[in-house]
This record gives sequence, C-alpha cells and structure tokens, in this order.
Amino acid sequence: MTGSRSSRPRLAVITGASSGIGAATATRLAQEGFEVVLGARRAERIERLASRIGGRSHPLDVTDDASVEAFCATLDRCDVLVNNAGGAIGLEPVEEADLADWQQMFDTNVLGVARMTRALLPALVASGDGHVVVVGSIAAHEPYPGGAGYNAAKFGVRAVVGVLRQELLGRPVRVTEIDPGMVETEFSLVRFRGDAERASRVYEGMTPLTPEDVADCIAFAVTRPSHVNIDQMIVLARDQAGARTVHRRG
Ligand code: 8X3
Repeated sequence: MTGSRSSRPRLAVITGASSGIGAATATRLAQEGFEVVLGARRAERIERLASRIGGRSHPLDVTDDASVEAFCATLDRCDVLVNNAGGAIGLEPVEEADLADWQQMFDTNVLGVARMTRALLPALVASGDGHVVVVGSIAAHEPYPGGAGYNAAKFGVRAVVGVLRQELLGRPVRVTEIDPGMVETEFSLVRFRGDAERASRVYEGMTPLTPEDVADCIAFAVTRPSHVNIDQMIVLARDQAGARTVHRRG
C-alpha cells in the first residue's frame, strides 16, 4: 500500500476521471492504496466508477470557476492532484481553424490545469508531500499538420509545468508531466466530433497504448520516494516513433 505513508492513506484527486486515462488512473491509484476523489462532468459515470473502486466522486467542470470551487470545497486535504482533463477538437489546418475550438482547447487543457492547481496548491503544500501530475501529450513536443490548436494548448501546458516546477522549488510539492502518444480512448472520438469510423481509423494496423499503460506511468511517478521527482515522461507505443511517425501493418 504505497499510497499510505502515515496513518491515513494519501488522497489523490483525478480530473477527467469518467473514462480513458483518468478512469484508469483512479482505478490504479485506488489499488495502490490512495484515497481517490474522482472529478468529471459526467457525474453518473464517476459515481459508478467511484463506488466500484472504493473512492468518492463529485461533478467537476475544469472550465468553470464555480464548479472547481465547489469540487475543492468537498476536500479537507489533498496529497496528489492528477490534472488529466483535456483533449483535442478538430484536425483542421490553420487556414480553416474554428477559433471557438481553439478557445475550448485552451480552456480545458491550459486554464483547467491552472484552475485546479491554483485551487489545490495550499492543500498540497500543507500536506508536506504534495504532488501535481499533469497529463500532457507528445503534441507538447512535436507540432503536426492539423494539430495547431491542440499543439499550442499542450505546448502551453508544458510551459506551465516548467514554471510550476521552478516556483515550487524548496516547497514540498513535486511536479510531473506525463506525455503519452497514441492511446486508445475517447480522445479521437471527441476530436472528430463523434465520428466513430474516422476515430477508429486513427489506430488502424497499429497497437496503441491503453489507458492502463499511462496509468502505470502515473502510478510509478507518484509512488517514488518523496525526494524523487519524475520531471517528465514521454510514453509512446512501440509502433509510434513520433507524433506522426507510425508503423502500420497490412
Ligand atoms: C496524444 C494524441 O496524436 O494528438 O495527445 O499527439 S496526438
């Protein structure tokens, strides 16, 4: 039970916990002995998952100040914050970009991280051994055609993480960025606005990561001894050697 270092288990908040990497991370951290609190907009889903894994849940929209405030008001402490909520919308070139999509991507990916981290930092510092984890992306390292809005958001997230790491130096809070490549989740379904066939083609002929693979990396980072900070981890499928360098069979 690595989540438990003193008498009570360490408390981990996971955003975007209704599916994919967030759900897998909540499940894994509960197995590791953390007390988990799940946040997401889809209240029923997180309620069901929380009761299955022995955690609790509260509706959370990271783009909404009042929602973040209400979510955080349910916590009397916090040791680990996993900023997972985010995602991409669209794959259009810049010349056809819908800036409303860009605005939404910035609001969830960048401002969502800022809202949650700002709200929970006092509790993370007070815990004496806090940890902020941010789920970024290979898109934070490599721009690709059609990715500009998402690339810009994830590059932005990476900048925020780098700043946080320096600002928190000397205080008992670790900062980790986990940057996955292709993971089979609802990511592509959301990116392609519900077009399931187009979404499934993204992973055709290759073996993507699973949400559990990424949860494994997050679990590794948050279960190191307190003096060890995993700054950044890029994790790709064996079939992927870069944002758009993918080996496909057949
Ligand atoms: C990972 C997905 O393909 O946009 O976030 O880099 S991708």
